[in-house]
Amino acid sequence: MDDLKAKWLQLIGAAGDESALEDLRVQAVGKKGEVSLKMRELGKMTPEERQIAGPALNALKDEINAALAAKKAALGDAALDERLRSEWLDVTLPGRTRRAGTIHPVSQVWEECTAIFADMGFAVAEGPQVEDDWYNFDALNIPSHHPARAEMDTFYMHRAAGDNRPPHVLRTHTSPVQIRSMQAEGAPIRTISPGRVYRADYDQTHTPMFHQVEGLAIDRDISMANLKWCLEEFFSAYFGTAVKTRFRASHFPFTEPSAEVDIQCAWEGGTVKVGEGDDWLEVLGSGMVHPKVLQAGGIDPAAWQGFAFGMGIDRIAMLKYGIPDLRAFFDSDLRWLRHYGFSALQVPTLRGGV
Ligand code: 2NM
Repeated sequence: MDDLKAKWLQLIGAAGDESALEDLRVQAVGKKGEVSLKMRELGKMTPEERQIAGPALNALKDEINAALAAKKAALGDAALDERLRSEWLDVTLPGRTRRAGTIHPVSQVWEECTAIFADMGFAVAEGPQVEDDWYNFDALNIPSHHPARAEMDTFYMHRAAGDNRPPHVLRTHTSPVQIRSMQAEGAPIRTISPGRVYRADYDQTHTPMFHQVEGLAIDRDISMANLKWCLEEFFSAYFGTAVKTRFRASHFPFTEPSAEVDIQCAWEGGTVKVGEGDDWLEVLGSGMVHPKVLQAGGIDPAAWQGFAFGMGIDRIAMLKYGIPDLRAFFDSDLRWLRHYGFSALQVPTLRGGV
């Protein structure tokens, strides 16, 4: 009896975890455990022997059960101590901040222009940046040997040797999108096309990729007067102050008559203020869409007429937000982006503010 007791108490004391302890319980005092089997042998004993062995076995069983309970409590305490030691958390530490990115001024102004023209009833259309030369040139009344093709500094796509089809080009303006819109929807139509355009030109004021928004309004009796109202409405909304415009006669192959448009401004200490003073700043080209261009768009020029215009998004972004250097737009300099960028929550509004 003493050997049994010593053996089980030693094993219980050495158990490493609760499942080892449970195994020991089954082996010692479970139905077929060692102590239980000994109890079954009581039946074969004489009454005298049983009177001694019975209480002794019961006492042994009680002692083993008590040792199991004590060990179980000790293991539970140790497990809790270990969790308390390893799982603590200092809720007073400062949080780890993660810097949010910013909206690029070009994206911001793109959205501002879109919001203002959409409010005036213009739909927004986008199209391919790699264009057929027909859409980029011919449809816009710029035939193959027209000097305007050479002047455009066009990027031409590669053609395999022996492939004599005219090469595709990186679009030099977003007008091809407007030809596609005319073909798809016919007249009447009011649409703007913001997008990336490409010209092989790089200096202080030119980058080989830049952004344009062009506008188009075709109906039965649209005139230059409607164009002037529309642009003054746009610039006043965009700059958040009444802006006068000045039209100067010009020439584009795709419009007749054509006009360059200046906005009213004042020069103050080397910076320009739009909507004040009596200086002028050129910001836009425009005109009445040429009959041949309407025809290319599938619209009958005897029945319909309208205006079109094009301006540089990058340029009007510089003007509104006082950004001095165009080339910095595309440097991806994080300090520049944080300085000139917009919060994702600064949603463009219809009246100039941000
Ligand atoms: C400009 C100047 C004048 C223009 C023309 C068209 C089209 F496709 F409808 F004919 N869209 N934009 C246009 C007219 C663009 O950019 C300086």
